[in-house]
Amino acid sequence: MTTACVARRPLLEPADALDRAARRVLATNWRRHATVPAARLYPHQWSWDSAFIAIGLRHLSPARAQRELESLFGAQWRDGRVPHIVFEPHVPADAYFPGPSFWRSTATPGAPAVATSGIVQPPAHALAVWLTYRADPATARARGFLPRLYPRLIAWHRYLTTRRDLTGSGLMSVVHPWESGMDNSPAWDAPLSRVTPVPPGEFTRRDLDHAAAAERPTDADYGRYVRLARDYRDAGYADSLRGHGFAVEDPLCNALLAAGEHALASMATELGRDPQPHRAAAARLTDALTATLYDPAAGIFFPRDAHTGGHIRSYSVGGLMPLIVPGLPVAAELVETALGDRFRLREACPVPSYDLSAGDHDPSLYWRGPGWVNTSWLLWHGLRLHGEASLADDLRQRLLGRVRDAGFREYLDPMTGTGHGADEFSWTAALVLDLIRAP
Ligand code: 2M8
Repeated sequence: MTTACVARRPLLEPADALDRAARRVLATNWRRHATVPAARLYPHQWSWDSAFIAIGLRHLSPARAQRELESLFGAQWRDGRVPHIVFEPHVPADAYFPGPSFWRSTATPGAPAVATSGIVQPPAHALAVWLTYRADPATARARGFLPRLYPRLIAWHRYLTTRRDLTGSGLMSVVHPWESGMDNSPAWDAPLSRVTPVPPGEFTRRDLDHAAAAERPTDADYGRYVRLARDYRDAGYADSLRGHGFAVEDPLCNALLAAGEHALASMATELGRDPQPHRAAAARLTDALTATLYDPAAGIFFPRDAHTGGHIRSYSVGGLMPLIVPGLPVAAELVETALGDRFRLREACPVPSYDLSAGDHDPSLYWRGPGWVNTSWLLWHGLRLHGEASLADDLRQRLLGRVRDAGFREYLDPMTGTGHGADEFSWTAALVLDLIRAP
């Protein structure tokens, strides 16, 4: 199938220059036991970044991919939460805001000795652990990888499905836009508008030292991010619907949880344990996700505001992400939506983070329009899972072409391919390595 925006190119061989360049990015961004997302803008370990990075690293060094995930789970809290940032002790305290002195994790009961944030990120980890294991079971067995990670993943999912089920719907809530991974998505505008921003004079942003303001969240958004994080910290990181100024049931996170339970079932079988509880959890999550967040008339999943109980009718790529769930009953409808005017799957690449047809779509502003390689990789994975091999391969080839042209950028204009945000961005490089090697 030809595409309107990028001509089909021959498949890249592993020895290709793009492959070598991707390896270089991951080598440069490796720090002792984990990979930073980008050397200057994000100089610590990030949670879901490490999951995507491991998915690529497993092809280069299975042991290093395993360490990437082990080091993240080494910073797991006693209540099971996996923090969204694990701070690099050697990086200057003011290199990133908010840093360790803001989160005060080491003064919080149940937090690990290493400094971390107190919020979480989308649970892509069970999927990443399983794919990493599968890349080299012998090395994984010799290192005791699964026996170490499996109980930690169970504790992680238990935290999300119990303490983060704030409405009793069976779905987890994110309690901060940073937890969604799609920080300034237009989907969060309405619930966030109820949060009073901390005045800009009370904190110093560091992101603008390394990225253009026009491509980053606004100061008002940051003021609200700081307010929510500060309130959570001051409440001892306790979870209750009343305690959270922002609480949203997000399709992306819940889809990753459901897909993760399928991965846990495979791990259980491998370890000689009973996979049934994981299959049952996956079925419960899939039912709750579909019953609560799917809108049949719109053909997409919408987030639900846990405070109002209403859908947030914003067409974000997160609403397509349940395609990664095996056996999803509305997979064909999601593919139709992806092919339609809002996402233009056959032309736009990477897949736009937000509705191309919306008046406030901005192709260069972070999670308000640009395409990202991680969500595109997830969609590719979902297309393959649901028998859409030709659409998947077409997307794969165009993604590789885009990165070859723009470099390993953080996000790209989905129609022109112009790169934006950080350069030498780790998950872009890692997922390119995976896409190149896709069977
Ligand atoms: C972005 O988020 C961080 C806060 O967590 C930031 O803007 O400083 C997001 O794109 C997030 O999804 C990503 O994990 C993180 C690091 O790449 O950067």
